[in-house]
Amino acid sequence: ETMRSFLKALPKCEHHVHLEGTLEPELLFSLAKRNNITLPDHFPKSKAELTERYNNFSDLQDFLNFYYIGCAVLLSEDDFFDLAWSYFERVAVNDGLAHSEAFFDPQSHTERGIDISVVIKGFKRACVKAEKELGISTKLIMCLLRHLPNEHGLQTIDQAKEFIVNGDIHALGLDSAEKPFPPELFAECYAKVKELNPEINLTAHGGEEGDHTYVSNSLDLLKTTRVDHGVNSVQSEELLKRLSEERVLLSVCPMSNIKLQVFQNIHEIPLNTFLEFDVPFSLNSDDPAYFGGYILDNYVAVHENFGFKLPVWEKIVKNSIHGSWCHQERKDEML
Ligand code: ES4
Ligand code: ZN
Repeated sequence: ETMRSFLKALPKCEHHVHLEGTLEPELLFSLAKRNNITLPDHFPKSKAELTERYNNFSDLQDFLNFYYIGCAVLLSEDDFFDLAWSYFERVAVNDGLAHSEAFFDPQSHTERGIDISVVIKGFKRACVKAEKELGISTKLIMCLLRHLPNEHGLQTIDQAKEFIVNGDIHALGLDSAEKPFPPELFAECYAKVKELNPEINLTAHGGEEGDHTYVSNSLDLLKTTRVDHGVNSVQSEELLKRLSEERVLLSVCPMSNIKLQVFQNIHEIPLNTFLEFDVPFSLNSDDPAYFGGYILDNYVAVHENFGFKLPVWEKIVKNSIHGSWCHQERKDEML
């Protein structure tokens, strides 16, 4: 308990949370009702049954099948606002979060006929309110779904153009089923977004299911300056040295890795190797409503399994702040 309060007080930054992955079973069922959405026959009928099913994902795809059903209850701008606001409020109050860079998946909504501006305006409104009323800083990262073709990504970029140009979309990411969809398939999308706004930041999921080449190819071919998960980087010593030299941050998600069976135990996650090679990483929740823990739970789980001493926690927190995509003045406030 004293450890939890120590970890809560740290100025934590989250770089890897999918807003759609913060959809708690309770909100899922209430939005389904409010929006007259019929859930599939096989879908668990109660909150307790659903939570139990969430405890037994066999792999990434098994989880994604539930995640996309969950997305389907979101229709109106208020639905997107309510979802993001409940996440921001929760982590600001319960977890001591200072800064949140949050992903969203527009294609999981536009595929269902929802206008992209409905999605972005709802999320953006929650960001503005969170900055004003909760004192946290926020950024939105638009992700493309890698199981859909490059052309669909290009269409999405075109639909999101005004928000890419005006900076409401602060960065581009790439998520969903990793294999067999290597980063190079989306090089054109990444180049297009950078052309629309040269200031935009770039990241991509890689090295969760895919091997270390998914990480290096994200850097080389998509020009990302961060990699999400990236745990399979340990397969290449050359890559570890590069990540350290170029200060590429890996957004590691400990509880997610366990729930999706990337590792069987938290202590198998290669945090000690990253520390040894001085590879910067942050600790994140990924899809907290599905994986049973928000950011502070992830910090606690790491502490319980690694027993890091104060200097290591200081290093993790400082690397997380330095690797954040906010102004230097905001970083100085957090440091
Ligand atoms: C995701 Cl854990 C994970 N990996 C890839 N894509 C995702 N979308 C939501 N969560
Ligand atoms: Zn993720």
